[in-house]
Amino acid sequence: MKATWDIFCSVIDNYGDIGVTWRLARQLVAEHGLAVRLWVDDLGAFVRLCPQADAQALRQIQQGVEVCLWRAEWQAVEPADVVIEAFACELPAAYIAAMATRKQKVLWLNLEYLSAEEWVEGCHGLPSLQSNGLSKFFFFPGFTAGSGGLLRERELLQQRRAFQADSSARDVFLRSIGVTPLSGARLISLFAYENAALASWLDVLAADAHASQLLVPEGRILADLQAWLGCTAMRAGDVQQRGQLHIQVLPFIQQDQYDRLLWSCDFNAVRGEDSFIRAQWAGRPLLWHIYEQADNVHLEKLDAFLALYKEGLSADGQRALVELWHAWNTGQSVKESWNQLLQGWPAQQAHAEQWCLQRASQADLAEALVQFYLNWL
Ligand code: TRH
Repeated sequence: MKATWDIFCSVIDNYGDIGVTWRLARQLVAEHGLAVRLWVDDLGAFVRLCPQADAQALRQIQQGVEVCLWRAEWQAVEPADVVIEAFACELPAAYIAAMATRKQKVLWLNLEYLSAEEWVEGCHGLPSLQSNGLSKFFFFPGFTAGSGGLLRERELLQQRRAFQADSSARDVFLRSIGVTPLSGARLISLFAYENAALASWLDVLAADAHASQLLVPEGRILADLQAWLGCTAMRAGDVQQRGQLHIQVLPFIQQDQYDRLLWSCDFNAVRGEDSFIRAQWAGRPLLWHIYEQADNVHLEKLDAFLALYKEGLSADGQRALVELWHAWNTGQSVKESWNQLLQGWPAQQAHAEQWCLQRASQADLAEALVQFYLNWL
């Protein structure tokens, strides 16, 4: 009998919560042969990532995953062998009660947000005894061997390498999303939150001797882009040129296509959690817009990641990287740090690939979860 897994996802905002859980659910089915139910409280967000899904269905099978609407009025179901509450979402009380009385024991996991902070290793896998006698285990994704690892599909890097080695595959893909690659231009993707630093980056790209082609999926950064361009209501497919900078707005595409977009670009600006990891698997230099938290807690997380990521770069390369990421995340001008980064470009490129290979030598998150369950049994 297949082990059964329930993953609970409460969509707070944006696409990270559903993006991570949908990716994990698919991987557990496809690579580990598990029976997975994904409980989502906002099917609208899910449909954005999986456009063929039904936004009204209480239950539906998508890519082998049973996707269930998590309604406020909970209808009793038999709990699964493994229960994942993603990002500390609160499980229905009746479901927790059913977990406690289930004949076979249930592994209860809280899948935490990604962080590179040192304390993560010490907390990863720790149990916390609940009032009903069940233990809940904290599962931390992360970048180091003592963490739960990162989501990475088994064939991902092979597919990425084959794609990047084949320039016609790249052209075909780009054309399929309405992009005509400009010969010789630096190709950049931009996925970010509202960002006061954007104008300085666009200024420097427009004034550069080298042409850039900037691809911007529809989303929260558009208002800043429009303000810089001096135009309104930009939509997918719209194109603008300023100096050496060619800008195109893209539709929001499916996760697999978004991977191909990242693989196609020379540089990727990403945000949040999932796109940030996907850009690392692309093996190309990147810029992270971290999700903002109260009291600037996010800046500590940013520095914790930078401390790991910058290792192996020259002192100049490290400085350019750190200054660029700091400026981008604090709304300061990126002009100087971007130019510095360009000066050491080949080293940044080699470093991005090297970082990717190092992370890929660790067990991926889905594999680590399955192993955790087997050890617990
Ligand atoms: O949408 P996000 O900002 O999500 C954030 C973070 O997860 C953050 O940690 C969390 O606290 C907050 O949500 C609530 O960024 P993220 O994590 O990159 O998720 C975006 C998802 O959308 C990711 O799975 C990639 C996907 N995507 C597409 O499928 N198509 C696209 O065109 C684009 C731009 C993204």
